Amino acid sequence: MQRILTIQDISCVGKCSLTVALPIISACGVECSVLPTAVLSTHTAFKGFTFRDLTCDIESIYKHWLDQNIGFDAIYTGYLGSFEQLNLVDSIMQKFRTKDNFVLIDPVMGDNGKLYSGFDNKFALAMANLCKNADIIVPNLTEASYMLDIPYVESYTLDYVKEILVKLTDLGCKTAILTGVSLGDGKLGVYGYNKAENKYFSYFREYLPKSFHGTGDVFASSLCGALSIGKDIEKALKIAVDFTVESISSTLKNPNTNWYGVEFEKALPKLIESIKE
Ligand code: PXL
Repeated sequence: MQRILTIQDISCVGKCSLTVALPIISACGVECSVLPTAVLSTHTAFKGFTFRDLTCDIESIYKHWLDQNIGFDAIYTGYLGSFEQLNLVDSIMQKFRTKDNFVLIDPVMGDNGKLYSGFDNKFALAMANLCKNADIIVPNLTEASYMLDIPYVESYTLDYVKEILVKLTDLGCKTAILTGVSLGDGKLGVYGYNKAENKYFSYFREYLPKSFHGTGDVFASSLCGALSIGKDIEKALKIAVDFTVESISSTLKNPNTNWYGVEFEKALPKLIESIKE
């Protein structure tokens, strides 16, 4: 069985990070090992959340894994809360990288042109530095703009998207995938670029009227799961985007849904079906 190591926080309530990654990666038929970076009572869009930093445990945890010869088929990082954590994750990537596994970085930092509470421009540049050693990165346009230190724009052309993708791979990663791309034609999707092959690819679905917290984690977890069972990048993107859209549609059907996350659980049966295809 394939084994993914995911490194991100536990937001106890909020349907994001590890509470999303674990069930989704398991549903892909892949073992999900975790390295929790912090425990928060909720994600940071709630007021007054608690935050227990676990940075000081990270090194002893990964050293134990090294002692025990534990390895991973993929390393997937999400929300990381400090410069020190970025450095530790860099060490983990170097120590656990093999010629067969891959590293996927979701540089979770913001959305809609703004950074989440606790992040600043300097952190975004440090995250860009971490991304140089990744195989695949999956920023949204906000995160990409901060990492490239360029202004965030609300409307853009396809040429602009392609230019951003090239600049992202110039950071050093092999493939960059921009999420939440909308070219003003009523569709929303992802656009990717593989530098070595000089190849662009994309997948779009209908634009849904509402955006929800945690959908980036739903997307990245299913993408990582699909890639680790051997789907090629274009197939894996389709699986992940369709699953994210299905999670949002299920949520929109429920008038009493929580404001803080999507009902991805209802879409898991379809995810399981789609990875069999
Ligand atoms: O969904 C991304 C995410 C993960 N973890 C924490 C967050 C967020 C987004 O706000 O606050 C703690």
